[in-house]
Amino acid sequence: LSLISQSMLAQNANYDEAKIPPYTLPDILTGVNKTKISNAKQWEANRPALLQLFAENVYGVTPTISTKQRFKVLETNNNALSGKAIRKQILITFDDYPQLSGINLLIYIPKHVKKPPVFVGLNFEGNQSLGNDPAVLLTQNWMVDFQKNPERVRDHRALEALRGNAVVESWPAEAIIDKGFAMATAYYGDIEPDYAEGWKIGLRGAIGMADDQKWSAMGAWAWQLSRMLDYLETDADINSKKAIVIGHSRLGKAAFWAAVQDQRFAAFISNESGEGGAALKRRWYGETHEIINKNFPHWFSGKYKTYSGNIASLPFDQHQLFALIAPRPVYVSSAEGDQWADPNGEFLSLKNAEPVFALYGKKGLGVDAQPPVNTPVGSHLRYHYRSGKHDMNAYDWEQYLKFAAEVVNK
Ligand code: GTR
Repeated sequence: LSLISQSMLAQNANYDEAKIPPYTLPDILTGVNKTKISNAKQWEANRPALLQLFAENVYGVTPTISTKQRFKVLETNNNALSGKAIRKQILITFDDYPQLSGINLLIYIPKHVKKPPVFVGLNFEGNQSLGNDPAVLLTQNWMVDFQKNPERVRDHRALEALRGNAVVESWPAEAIIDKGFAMATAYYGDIEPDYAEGWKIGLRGAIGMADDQKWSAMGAWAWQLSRMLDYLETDADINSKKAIVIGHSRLGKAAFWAAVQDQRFAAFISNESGEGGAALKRRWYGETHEIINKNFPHWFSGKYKTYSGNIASLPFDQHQLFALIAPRPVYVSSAEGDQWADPNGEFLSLKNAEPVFALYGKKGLGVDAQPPVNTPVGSHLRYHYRSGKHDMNAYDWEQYLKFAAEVVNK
């Protein structure tokens, strides 16, 4: 296809597998310096250059931000969730950036397990939105009005009624606790509000970035996840060596980038992260990079926008981003009602990362094509395609808890 017709295609979403123009993925076992990779050592020698390519072209290069961090215990309770859990609310602040409100971490730890592994992730509408625990602090930060319900969010601020009302059934605290895992979550707007100019009052503005095109909101949110892990490393009640970073949709994209950059995360779970996350960029299906950059100009770096109409010239694709997580375990999930995220493109992306996991002796998904709905496949690398809509729901968590028990905590 000519560049012009490619760019015309990419401005619209296609939902017909048969209409996807042929594409070739960059060879995952060829290094950035064009040499062949045949063992884990060579892969690791190549890893920093590949990571740098992703940073420069998509997510922005993470700046060095050196500031003293403080962890303040705002609240703790040893009888949370019907007495089954310890609840902690921790405020992380940065001495050099007092204009930032800080990260409000909500943590639940099961009482029946000593030093449990922990799920770490961001949430869309504040910690208070995830359950009906009245002691959870209401977020004061700017938020997208996802639900358009003036009783819950007014002037982009959460009201008391936005308690236990998450748009997505994202964090089933009791189910997580019952299986012997801890969870730690924070509102993504704590570090940067999610709108085009949000960077000015968020982390990027605070550190003095003159424009928003070099780094990205995705980069800032990934940075937030690493700061949450910094705290968890200091908490003796948690096994921070077994921290599973997880995210849904845009927060799945952020979690992906966090897992790649920060090897302290022991595993990664992508819940319908789609374009800019799990999905292959070269497939013309669902959301494209043209569409995402137009709708969310702040999510990725300026350089990413220059590939409009010419995505094939991008020197990598998302299968290589999965490879950057190797040998750590990865779970990818898609939903039938979420064709926008390109479910098959998410599957194929993880599938095409297998050769790098194999360098470490890690098995692949065990299937060649996307499995039918509600049929999880694989072990160390896992995938499911469930029925239902774009969401992170009870079915997803049931699988993630199994994965965490069988693979991460074995
Ligand atoms: C959509 C966006 C997706 C996904 C989603 C979400 O509007 O196009 O890439 O991130 O938002 O975060 O729910």
